[in-house]
Amino acid sequence: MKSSLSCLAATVPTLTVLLLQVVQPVHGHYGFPVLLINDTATNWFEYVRPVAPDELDGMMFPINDWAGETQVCGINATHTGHLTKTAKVKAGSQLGMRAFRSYQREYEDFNHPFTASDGIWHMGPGQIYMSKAPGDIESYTGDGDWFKIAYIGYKPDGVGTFDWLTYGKGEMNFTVPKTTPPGKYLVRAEHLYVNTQYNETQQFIGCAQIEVTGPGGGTPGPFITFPGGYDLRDPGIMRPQGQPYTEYKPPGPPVWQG
Ligand SMILES: *[C@@H]1O[C@H](CO)[C@@H](O)[C@H](O)[C@H]1NC(C)=O
Ligand SMILES: *[C@@H]1O[C@H](CO)[C@@H](O)[C@H](O)[C@H]1NC(C)=O
Ligand SMILES: *[C@@H]1O[C@H](CO)[C@@H](O)[C@H](O)[C@H]1NC(C)=O
Ligand SMILES: *[C@@H]1O[C@H](CO)[C@@H](O)[C@H](O)[C@H]1NC(C)=O
Ligand SMILES: [Cu+2]
Repeated sequence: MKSSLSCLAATVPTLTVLLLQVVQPVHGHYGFPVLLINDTATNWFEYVRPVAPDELDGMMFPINDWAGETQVCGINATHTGHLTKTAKVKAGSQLGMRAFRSYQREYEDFNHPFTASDGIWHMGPGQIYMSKAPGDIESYTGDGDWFKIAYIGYKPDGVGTFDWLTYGKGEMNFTVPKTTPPGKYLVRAEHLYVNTQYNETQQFIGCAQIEVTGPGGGTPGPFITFPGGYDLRDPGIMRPQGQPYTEYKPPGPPVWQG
């Protein structure tokens, strides 16, 4: 499987993880099936759009597609909005998207509890985008405009390959900007396993459905569209060989502060 060796090499935080990966055909990949809201973890795909298994019956494997539907919210997740709920969120509150390791359905329980081998185990940045549904959120395919609300990058005082702020963390937390206009939104969590080779960077993606309440007043932007919003040669995706990590700049627009 593509990049499974580099995934293994990059994913050896504990012997347990390594053993799990050898015993089961599972790599250090992950997805974001769980939304944290009001400091509480919700259930798998309760507020996150379910993704379909890939051709190997695996769930939450990396997205290597930079131009197709799967880049928006994961495999088949532009169509699964009616299978999940929409979380009411006050603008200004903190949310999180929790990462679980990928698995193959025949080996593991769906909705398994968070364990040490779950979480984010690749080196790279996380970003969160939002896109307002023009009509009902359930049938919104995410083909509108997206603005970025969070970037979680490299430690400012980092020294090595592993000093990404998300590395080894269970989730990516972020704040819904205080002046976000009320309405229903897709929230797209993206984590990148950044590589220096062309088209070797991996994407891990999940989309939650939320309804923002609050006074609004802000004007979100600048925007990007998915799929296809990223250039595969963007230095945030194809990291220049030898570039110090501290100089890394992510792909996409700047963060909208609200
Ligand atoms: C994210 O927020 C939750 C509380 O909602 C907290 O328990 C957790 O430690 C935070 N995670 C990170 C990586 O900061
Ligand atoms: C994709 O989602 C639709 C709508 O929920 C569903 O009918 C279809 O079976 C799904 N496809 C796959 C491959 O899971
Ligand atoms: C990138 O690689 C994937 C396979 O991992 C392939 O499906 C896709 O077409 C490639 N994209 C480009 C633009 O080369
Ligand atoms: C989170 O808490 C707020 C009140 O602070 C409430 O309005 C909202 O319904 C809660 N959301 C969920 C999904 O529990
Ligand atoms: Cu991986």
